Amino acid sequence: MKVHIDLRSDTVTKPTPAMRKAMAEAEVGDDVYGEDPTVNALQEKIAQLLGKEASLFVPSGTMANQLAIKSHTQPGDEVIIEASSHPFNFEGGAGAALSGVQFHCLEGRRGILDASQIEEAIRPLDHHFPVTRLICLENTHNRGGGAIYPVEKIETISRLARDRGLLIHLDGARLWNASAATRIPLCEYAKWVDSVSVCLSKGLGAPIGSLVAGSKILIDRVHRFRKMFGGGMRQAGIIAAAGIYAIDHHIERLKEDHKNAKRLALGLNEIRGVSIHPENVETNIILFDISQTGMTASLLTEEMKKNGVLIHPIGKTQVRLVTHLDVTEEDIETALNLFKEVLHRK
Ligand code: TLP
Repeated sequence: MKVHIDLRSDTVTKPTPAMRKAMAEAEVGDDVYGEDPTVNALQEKIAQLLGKEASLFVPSGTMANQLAIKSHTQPGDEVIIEASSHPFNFEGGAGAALSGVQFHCLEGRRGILDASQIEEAIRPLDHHFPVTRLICLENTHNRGGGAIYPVEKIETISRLARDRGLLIHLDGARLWNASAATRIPLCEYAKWVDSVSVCLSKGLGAPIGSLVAGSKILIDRVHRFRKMFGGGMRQAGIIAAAGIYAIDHHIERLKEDHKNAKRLALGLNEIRGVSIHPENVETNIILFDISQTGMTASLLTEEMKKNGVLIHPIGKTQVRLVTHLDVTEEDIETALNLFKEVLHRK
């Protein structure tokens, strides 16, 4: 039987037949006129889930983050952010290009920052310095290996931000996974921040779409900039329907992805030369290192691909794997057997 297991990202999922049916049957209208009932329903649903006054549907997680940054800042402002975060590393330099902000990067532990680090990084009021305006957090943290931001840490950072007149944006592309793993409701994470972005196109398995949530005043600004960035969509109910379906049917099952990720990590831990911390696998992302096998991550990627397993090299000897809707328990066992075979063939 031909193997096809795609562990590169949870963005690779394809809409299920039931999701496609929901999309085909969606009522639509012109969303630039605010007349798409399905988009409006999705925006209300997300605002409610996150405990915010409003939310806006946008094409991607990148646009969601960048709209939030644009809406919170002025050119020349400084944004405190973790060094391996998504907005700093993987959004094409958009913070500088679109908002004219400067990032002040801090090294986190698996992507997680302490309030004390942030406090030290806040610039004093002096004409020499940029104005510190915004703090960006990421939950779960992608390059932190799907690490969950402890809600108490977010609370402490939030209290500091309020004291010092700073705003907080939370990149919650995978906030669903954090909430599914901890059973802490999404709104309990969101209540400590001024804006939060969530993605429908990752663990939830929708094909397209993200949302930014916050106060009505903020979302009105986000709306204006969405137009400016070219993100106004027309009969977007077709894709919003996939999002509504995903929220109604795919949140509960995220626990399966987490279980599969753990199983994969434990299995990899048994392979000689693989360096991994299975205890760090809290959600659906697995990071490991193969320097002790003498193989490079790109060679492993090539060899696994020949066997029908797609993986994501993120360094010379580091690999990222992500479990999702289209990866079964059986796929995990198949992938583990192939990893064993390929890593020990030399
Ligand atoms: N992440 C993608 C790649 O860009 C790396 C992935 O495969 O994980 N925030 C976070 C935390 C993300 O992980 C991503 C996508 C985004 C934002 C951006 O979302 P999109 O791809 O919809 O622009």
